[in-house]
Amino acid sequence: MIIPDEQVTTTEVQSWKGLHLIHFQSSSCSQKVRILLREKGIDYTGHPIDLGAEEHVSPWFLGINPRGVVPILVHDGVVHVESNDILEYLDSEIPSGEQSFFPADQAERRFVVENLELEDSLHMDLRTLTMGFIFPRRFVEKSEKILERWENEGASNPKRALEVKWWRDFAREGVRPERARASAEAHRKAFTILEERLESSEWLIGKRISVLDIAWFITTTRVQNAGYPLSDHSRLFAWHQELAQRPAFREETQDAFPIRSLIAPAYRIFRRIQGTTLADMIAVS
Ligand SMILES: N[C@@H](CCC(=O)N[C@@H](CS)C(=O)NCC(=O)O)C(=O)O
Repeated sequence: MIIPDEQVTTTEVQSWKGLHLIHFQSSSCSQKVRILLREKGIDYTGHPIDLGAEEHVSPWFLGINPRGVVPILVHDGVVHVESNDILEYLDSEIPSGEQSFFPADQAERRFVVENLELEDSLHMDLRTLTMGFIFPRRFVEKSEKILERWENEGASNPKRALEVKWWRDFAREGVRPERARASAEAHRKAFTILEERLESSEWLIGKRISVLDIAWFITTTRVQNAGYPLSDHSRLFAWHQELAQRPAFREETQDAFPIRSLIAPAYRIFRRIQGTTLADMIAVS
C-alpha cells in the first residue's frame, strides 16, 4: 500500500534516493522485511526507531505513516506501508541476483497470499502472547499519557483506536488466562494447516524457501519464546530448527536490547515457579 504523496507531511523523505527502511529491531513486521532484504541481497539504508520510546508517535513519524506503525519502506521518495505488500513489492520490483520468494504458479501464489493474510490476522493474538509472557508487564505497558496522545493523534484511524483499547485493557488487567488460551488456540489452528503442508513438502511451498517461510518463522520464534509448545507440531518444529540455522533468520529475530535477553529467561523461571506459564494455561483448558 502506498501513502499518497499529499498525505506525506514529513516531506524530507520524498527526496530520499534508493531504498530506505524505517523499522524497529524487535518488531515482527519489520523482521519479515529485513529477512527478505538480506536473503535477496538487496542493499538498503536502515532507519531504526524505538517503539518502546514511542518514536512512532512523533510528528516526524506520523508525517510519513499516519497509522503510526512500522515498517515503512521509502523507495525513491515513495512511501510504502503494510509489511506483506512491501514483501511483494520488493520481490517483484527490485532486481536482485537471488531467486523469487513468491511462487510463479497461480494456485501456489494464492496459497501464499491467503496464508500471509492469515499470519497478519493473528497480529493481535501474537501481541497478546508476546506482551503477556515474554516480559514483565511493567517493562512493556504504555502509560495513560501516551495512550491519550495516540488516541488524539489517531482519532480518524479505526485501527489505531482498536490498538489503544488493547493497550488500555493490558495496562488494567494484563493478559487474562482465557485471552491467552484463545490466542494460543488461534495459533494452534494456523500451525495445523502448516503442519499438513509440511507433510508433503520440504518448505511451506515446495523445494524453495518463500515469503511464507519467512513470515511463519517469525511467528513460531515469537510464540516459542512466549512458552508455546511448538514441539506439539513435530514437522513445524523441525522446519523451524532448520530455518534457524540461516544467519538472516537467526540474526534478524534477535532482540534489540541485550538486557532484555537476560530479563526474558528470568521472567520465564518466575512464571514457572508461579505455575502461570503459557503452557500451564493451555494445559487447564
Ligand atoms: N499490518 C501491519 C501491522 C503493522 C504493525 O502493527 N506494526 C507494529 C510492529 S510489528 C507496530 O508498529 N506497532 C506499534 C504500535 O502498535 O504502537 C503490517 O504488517 O505492516
